[in-house]
Amino acid sequence: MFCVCLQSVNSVRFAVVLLGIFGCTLMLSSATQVGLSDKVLVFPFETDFSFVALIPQKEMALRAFTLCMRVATELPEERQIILFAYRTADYDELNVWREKDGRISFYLSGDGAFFHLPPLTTFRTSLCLTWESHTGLAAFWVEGKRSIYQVYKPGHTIRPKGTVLLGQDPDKHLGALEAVQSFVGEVTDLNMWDFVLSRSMIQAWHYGHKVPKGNIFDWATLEYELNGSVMVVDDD
Ligand SMILES: *[C@@H]1O[C@H](CO)[C@@H](O)[C@H](O)[C@H]1NC(C)=O
Ligand SMILES: [Ca+2]
Repeated sequence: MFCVCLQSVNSVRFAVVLLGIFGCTLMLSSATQVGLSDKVLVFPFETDFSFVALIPQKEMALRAFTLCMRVATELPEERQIILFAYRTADYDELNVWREKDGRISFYLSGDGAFFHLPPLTTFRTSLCLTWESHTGLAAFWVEGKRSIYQVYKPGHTIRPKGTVLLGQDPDKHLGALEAVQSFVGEVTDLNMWDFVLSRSMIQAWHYGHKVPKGNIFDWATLEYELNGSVMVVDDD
């Protein structure tokens, strides 16, 4: 058997596996796309198959991070919603949720940290999360305003070589997706840094001013793969 991998131009790459001699099967056609400047991801309805996989610019062995996104949803208040899922084979490394009781939470493999924040609505909320291993200081930032600090998992390191998904919570690596936890709504301007941004930087990002490009995810140059019914739409 011979395998040939072809890469096409135009920022969309197709991996095509051709098998010779004993037959011919088209095995994979997952396309990586690049860049979402002035675009919004629309997750139009509840599914257990729609998601966007984000490809990080560097390995996610993290002892600090800032994760920011603008998010809108009309899902009912009492419903769990996965907002960001980074999973390695055995652990939910960094999952951000809206809980059934309306709190916003995040989990670094194990029990979570829970915050009372203004509710997510049909209008965009600018939401950031910062965490730093040395002190364990963790906070959410809504519209540039910081929650209280909680001390969460000091000394912990997030493990590398996992997969980041928007839209679904995988209970195993890239599988066991549940519609009742899926995200329905819009996400845009997701950025992630491997350090804690200062208050002034987070506020600058909130107001759409120039900030240092996310060195893990930068919305403008983001590499991503769509699955299912997710739409990429002009941000009008
Ligand atoms: C990707 O979406 C398709 C439907 O478009 C679905 O059949 C498939 O199961 C999804 N993949 C995963 C890994 O859920
Ligand atoms: Ca789950």
